[in-house]
Amino acid sequence: MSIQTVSVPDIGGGEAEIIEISVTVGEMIEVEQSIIVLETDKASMDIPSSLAGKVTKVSVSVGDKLSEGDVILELEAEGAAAEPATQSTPEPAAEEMAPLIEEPAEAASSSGPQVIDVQVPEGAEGAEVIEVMVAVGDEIAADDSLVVLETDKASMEVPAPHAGKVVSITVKTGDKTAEGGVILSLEVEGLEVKGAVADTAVPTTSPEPAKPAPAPQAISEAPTSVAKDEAVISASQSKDVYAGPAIRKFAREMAVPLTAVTGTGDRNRITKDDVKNYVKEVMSGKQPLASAAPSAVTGGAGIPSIPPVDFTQFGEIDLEPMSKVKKLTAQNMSRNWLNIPHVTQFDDADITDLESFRKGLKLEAEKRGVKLTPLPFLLKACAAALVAEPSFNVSMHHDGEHIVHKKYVNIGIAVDSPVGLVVPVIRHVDKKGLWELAAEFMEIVDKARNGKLGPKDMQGGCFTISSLGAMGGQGFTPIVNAPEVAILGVSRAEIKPKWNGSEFEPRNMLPLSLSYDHRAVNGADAGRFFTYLNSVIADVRRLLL
Ligand code: CAO
Repeated sequence: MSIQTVSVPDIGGGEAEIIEISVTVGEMIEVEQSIIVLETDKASMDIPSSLAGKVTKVSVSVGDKLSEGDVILELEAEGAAAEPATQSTPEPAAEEMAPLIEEPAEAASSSGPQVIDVQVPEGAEGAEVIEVMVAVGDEIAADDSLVVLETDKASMEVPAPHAGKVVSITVKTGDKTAEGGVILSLEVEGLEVKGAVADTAVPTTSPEPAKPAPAPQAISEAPTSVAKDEAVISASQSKDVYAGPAIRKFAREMAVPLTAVTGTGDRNRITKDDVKNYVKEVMSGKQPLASAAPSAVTGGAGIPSIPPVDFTQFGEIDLEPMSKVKKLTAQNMSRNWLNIPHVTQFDDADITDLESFRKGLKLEAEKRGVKLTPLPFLLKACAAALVAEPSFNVSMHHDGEHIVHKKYVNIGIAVDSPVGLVVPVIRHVDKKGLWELAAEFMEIVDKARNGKLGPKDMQGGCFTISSLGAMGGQGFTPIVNAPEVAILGVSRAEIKPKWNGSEFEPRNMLPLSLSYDHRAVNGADAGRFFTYLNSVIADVRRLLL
């Protein structure tokens, strides 16, 4: 056994950053086993070991910048003759892809706008186009990524050789490239021509024909060779996310854990816009910041996205932009549904006495200028239940290790407004009388329906009531409004026959459904809460006790 070193092979010049160390001290490794992943802004490279043996020292850390010849690790080489430490055999280079460029002969010496063809880089033949990152009409800067190509070993972004405007795109996702095939045409300003280098363009295997190749002339820098398959791996192989090197770098700069980002690109590939959207959602509070490992609170379900459908193939359609509220509701509902393990319990509350009491108050309500629906009674009953069963007046702490107990009783009410579903909150419901609650309820419903609610009106809720009673239905499963842990769904009351011990009696029964977060509330607590709630609804005199 002898101690030998494994160093960075020829990586095509320049430096690359370590984004992953794949081995640890003491580990037995094989020849060709990946030991680190290096990344430039254009390619990820899996650096394989040239020796087999037991790792005795790892000389590098994540974030280090390495160039050819830098020592990565030392190992006790298996079966090696005792000799001084040697540098490992360099692996094939992984070089940045530079596209070939063609230009019409007549434009060769012009300094005005010219249209140039950007070709598939040398050596990238047979790669698949997995993402086209620009569109016709886009103004792009030099080095902007144009397309992502992928072989079974490599994922590579092809950068723009020059700033300009995209005038046509020859390839599309799924195409197989041929060396020299045209990727797109770019209108550029003031180029200087340095002499012919590129071969005649070879069309891709796209069903769409490639542009006929004009007399080719290379412009600006001579192209370098393409990344070698052996040394460059798909970014998706280094982590369980599908994203190219530039996106990974961008995500690291933004401190975004890619595992938390939903990819909307081809085959769920993560695009730059996906990362930006994630940042926007975190900044606006719509999405909790995920750590690299899913936290106890956020779950971290990797749900595949629903593929887009072209509905026009089935008939005529209208496309209506969603209101801001509707978009927010959609995000909140998905987030709550995915993160919260829901349980829903159902029961009918007997509101026969409550309804005759309410009807008896109608005249007085009119005098006071308020409309007395069952809802203010339900607010009062829910507040009493939250006080009696404080296990419901809680939230999960964001660390996933604490429960927050609230010493106030604020209740939200789901209101169907012209712009979508909003949930204004009535504060300190336990401390307010029925008339005060009825007046405040009318006021916030009015504000909600007229778009007058401010952010503060919708914050600080402990519990929500969602009533579809005026509309109908026998029951539904409401979605918990996080960070609250429970919500009461109210359906349409109906006269039902109830057995009173000696005969069936017509009773006015109100169907209720109670959904709760089973991480914070257990079934026994829910049973007690629901029973207590029903008892005060059935006999509102109990609210005085
Ligand atoms: N059963 C039978 N009748 C009911 C009832 C019930 N559960 N709830 C209300 N009613 C009656 C009211 O008493 C009223 O009749 P009267 O005028 O004869 O008294 C009538 O229905 C209309 O009530 P309303 O709609 O004016 O008031 P409300 O207090 O019932 O509801 C509000 C107000 C804002 C909660 C409701 O309009 C609303 O927007 N609900 C939508 C909630 C929603 O979309 N939730 C999301 C569902 S999925 O989570």
